[in-house]
Amino acid sequence: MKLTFPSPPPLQSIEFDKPCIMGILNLTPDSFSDGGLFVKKDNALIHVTQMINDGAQIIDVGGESTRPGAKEVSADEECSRVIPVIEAIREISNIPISIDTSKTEVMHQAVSSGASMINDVNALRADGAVELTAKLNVPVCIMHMQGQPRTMQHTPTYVDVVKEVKNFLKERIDVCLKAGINQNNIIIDPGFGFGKTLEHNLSLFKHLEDFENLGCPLLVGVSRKSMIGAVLDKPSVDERLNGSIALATLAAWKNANILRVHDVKETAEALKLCQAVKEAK
Ligand code: 7PJ
Repeated sequence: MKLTFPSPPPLQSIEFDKPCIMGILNLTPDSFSDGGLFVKKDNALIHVTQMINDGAQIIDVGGESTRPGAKEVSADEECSRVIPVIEAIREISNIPISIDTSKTEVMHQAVSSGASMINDVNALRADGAVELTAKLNVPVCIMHMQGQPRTMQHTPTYVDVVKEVKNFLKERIDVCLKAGINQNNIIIDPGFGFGKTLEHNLSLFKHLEDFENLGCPLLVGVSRKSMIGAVLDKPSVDERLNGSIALATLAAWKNANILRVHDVKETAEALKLCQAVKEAK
């Protein structure tokens, strides 16, 4: 499996012979895990440069907080946060940029400004999002979420979480294919922490290999998330580095293709070791 990014020229591609790192750039003033530290453009560029040097192969730019209970922002507000930064990254690097948004308008503007991939926690369920993605012909990550960010952690309910998440992703893959999205452009994600209890998250993680037969690259985002805080009793996100690395390593061992992380350098070292063991005789 391989991902091809049409923009910017020259064509960029990522082979999935080993897992790759997507570095997170949060541009929300209320983002929980870096406290809005990277709101200013210059800081954002310094952080991106560091992540690239540390081994990130994709930069995921987001201007809308999806933390439980976060309030919604308008498309204009979201664009004003992400577009100038996407343009600025493009001036210094041709690294694939992913736009983390659920809004069709933001997807459109971001890709027009140099983003090369769409990352949608809402799995392209907004009006026009599937059609737009087909037209733009860029890779897209579709993620499972039960409910909506504001209320999703109130009462997550499943009979069989693995089966239900898998069925949802299967249905969304079908919708994407019917709308003309290229099969090679679809990435799937079980959506850790999105409408899931600790038990649900752990069960999904344990059965990560079950998602392989959907035939799409698998993205895993667990970096600094509350499941780590719950198991390790670390209420503060800046105490979750060790836990994040442990889960990233396990995900890589279980054949995840893309790891969405805050701590690129530490993750890259863990992945190198994981890969060395995998390749041993
Ligand atoms: C995810 C994401 C995730 C994908 C966020 C956070 C919350 N996109 N965007 N998967 N999480 N594809 O980083 O804690 O798990 S925002």
